Amino acid sequence: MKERKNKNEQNEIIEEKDLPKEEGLIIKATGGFYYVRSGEITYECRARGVFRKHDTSPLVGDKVTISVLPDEKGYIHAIHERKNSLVRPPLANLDQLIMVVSVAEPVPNILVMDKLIAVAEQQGVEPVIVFTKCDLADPKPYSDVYRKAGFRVYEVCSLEHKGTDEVHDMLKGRISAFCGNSGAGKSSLLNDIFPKLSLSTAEISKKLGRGRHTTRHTELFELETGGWVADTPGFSAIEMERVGIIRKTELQYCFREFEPYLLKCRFTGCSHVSEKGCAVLEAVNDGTIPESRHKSYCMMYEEAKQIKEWELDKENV
Ligand SMILES: Nc1nc2c(ncn2[C@@H]2O[C@H](COP(=O)(O)OP(=O)(O)OP(=O)(O)O)[C@@H](O)[C@H]2O)c(=O)[nH]1
Ligand SMILES: [Mg+2]
Ligand SMILES: [Zn+2]
Repeated sequence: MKERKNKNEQNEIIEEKDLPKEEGLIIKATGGFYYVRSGEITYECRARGVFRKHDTSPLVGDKVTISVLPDEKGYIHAIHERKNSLVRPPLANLDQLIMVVSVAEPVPNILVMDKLIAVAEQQGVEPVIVFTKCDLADPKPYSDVYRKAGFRVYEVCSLEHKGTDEVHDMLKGRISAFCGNSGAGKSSLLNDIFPKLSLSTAEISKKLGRGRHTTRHTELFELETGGWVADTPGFSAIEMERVGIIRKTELQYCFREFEPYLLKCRFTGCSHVSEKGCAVLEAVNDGTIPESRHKSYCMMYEEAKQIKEWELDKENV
């Protein structure tokens, strides 16, 4: 094993176990470095090889113990137990995942939205939906569906500072992450709520000219009102094909509006796709469950049928 020489402030070589330790929060990960906030200091840290051996790597949002080296550097010594974690966006310990969805350009991709929501539900992260660019199109056809399904829904126009105060309030005291398509307006919304952040944003046409994303890495920002919020790089629909795998038997529990009906189907083990006497389908037919949500469920169910057990084991979900 490669010998690691640790030096203290006086440049004396000291043993790893004797290095001072701190606890902190990973707020950013880029170029192999993890930035760990502990009190007022942000330490630039590397992860120890031991994580790779165990097939885990630290995530933004992880609470960690670090060994402190001089010059506000250090390395991550231990990752504390996670409350939850997401593959995309790669984050741990979230209270809520905010889907930022533009109602104009780019237009909403319902299946992708419903996948993200389902994965958040599975991980116990509260999904919240924010429709942006409401100056360009009416959000109502979309917001009605998600309100009816039981989600908190916001409608904003960041450029005109409309509806954004409500989003601000909803972030208070919580750990949240913004996610959604590239160009949906995540950074614009954050800038409107917290002008001090002055994150870069770009027009979609310019994005195409020089690559997809304006935001390049996931970063947690501390809020003056308490709590943290992450901006994340947007994704394209193709990247969203796999946001995490949900077993077909578990999928029904990731659609919260199905819950009142799950025990009322005629057959046990009902897949809620096309069976006779299915209480979920009845609720879809009488308009209680939004049709588009059920359609997403069916598509995800079909996909889940194709998943091999070894893939599920590999992804550890
Ligand atoms: N008309 C209108 N345009 C908006 C609104 N919000 C954002 N935009 C525009 O949408 C474009 C993309 O916004 P960004 O904030 O960079 O989008 P993003 O989601 O952060 O994109 P990535 O960082 O690539 O993931 C910019 O040109 C913004 O000015 C809005 O409420 N109305
Ligand atoms: Mg951005
Ligand atoms: Zn059923």
